[in-house]
Amino acid sequence: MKEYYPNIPKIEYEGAKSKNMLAFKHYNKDEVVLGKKMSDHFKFSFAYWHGMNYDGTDMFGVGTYDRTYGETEARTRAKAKADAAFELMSKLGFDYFCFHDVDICEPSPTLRELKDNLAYMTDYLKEHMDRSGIKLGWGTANMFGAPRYKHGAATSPYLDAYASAACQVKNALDATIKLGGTGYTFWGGREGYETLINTDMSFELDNLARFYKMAVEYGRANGFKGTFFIEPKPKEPTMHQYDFDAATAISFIQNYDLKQDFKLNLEGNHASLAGHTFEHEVRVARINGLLGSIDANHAETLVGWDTDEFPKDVRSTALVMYEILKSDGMPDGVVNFDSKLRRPSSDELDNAIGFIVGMDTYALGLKLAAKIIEDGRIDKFIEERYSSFQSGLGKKVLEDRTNFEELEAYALELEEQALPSGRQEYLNGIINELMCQGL
Ligand code: XUL
Ligand code: CO
Repeated sequence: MKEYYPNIPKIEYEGAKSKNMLAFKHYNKDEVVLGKKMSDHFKFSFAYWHGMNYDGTDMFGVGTYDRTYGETEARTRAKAKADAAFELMSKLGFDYFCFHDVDICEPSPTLRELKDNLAYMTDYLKEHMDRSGIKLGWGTANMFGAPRYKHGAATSPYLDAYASAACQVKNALDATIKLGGTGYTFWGGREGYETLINTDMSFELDNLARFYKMAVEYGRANGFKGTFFIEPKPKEPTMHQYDFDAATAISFIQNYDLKQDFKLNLEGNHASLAGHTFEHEVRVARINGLLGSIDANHAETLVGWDTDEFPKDVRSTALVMYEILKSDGMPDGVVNFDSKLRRPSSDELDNAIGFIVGMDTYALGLKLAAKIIEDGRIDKFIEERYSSFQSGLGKKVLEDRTNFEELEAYALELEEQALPSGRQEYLNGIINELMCQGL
């Protein structure tokens, strides 16, 4: 088979002292952290769309790198792209990948063409998967790119768009099932509104829930045993998206009784767009038992849009990994690199280096999170902070054995409240201390 990346060798772990830009310095698949191999902690997944399709195009300019894979005929190009994808994933040591229906096949203007092309390319990917052992994390349908979705897909006011979206999800589910995916993601890129003055929000939300229920019904009837994920994002491309953030998506899941089948797929840059940290979003999902999967990218927070950058900030990945460790992992989820190159990063090595540095950043984050947990000072501080609820009247609150009368009587007797410092300066210092002791 043709080699697409002759200048990229199989990427090996060389340790923290290595100066080789084509080597892992921290991600060591077999290294055990808190009783589990790194590869089991992460289930790193390669996002086919940015990894193979993104050519550097942005709102102000055309592409800056070639993603034609040396082919001009559409189907041949789609197959060449798949060959290149599996070569790159194998060289980078990925065990999982994720895709949208349109990512893997040739451009398909009609739904009928898309259905046929997707089925063809699904079989083609299956051969690669069987040969390489690389598995599917989740599948999804792109219901935001085509003009038919200009008013939304499952929240469109128009039946034609709604039915088209159902057709795409049905076929994308078929592909996901055939390829053994453990998840199916809904990112509602156009499920929202541009302006309230032309929108029946209540109608759209009810219709979205009906759509999700039909997807579950179809998936379960056809052998999909995995988890459905909602991926929150507050805006972009639409002015307001209904899956605004984790809390909003959770209330939707609860209101429409979808908890049996749905969890969240959370993304770093989407968190920043919602005005949150990534760890905030993961915490909200964790404490509600709905942490499903993550899309590992980071924002350029000074820019107002989704740059989807490869993660590089160890403190942030540590705080995210801390949440994941506290949640006992994400059984059906992956750490998906929905991350992409910057437009000037046009050298063929840059894509591989982006993944390597991103995976290393997560490995460092995992090690730092494990140190924070093993060190115990932060967890102990939090435990002590709430200790007034462990005895006496505080305990009665937790056991639902008191009332406002008793709390008032207690409060009126207080001469002065016992309110120690929150100590966040000290706690931040602990993280720095653990980080600088070497990971
Ligand atoms: C877009 C985004 C998508 C989803 C899948 O912001 O994150 O790539 O992950 O549709
Ligand atoms: Co994403």
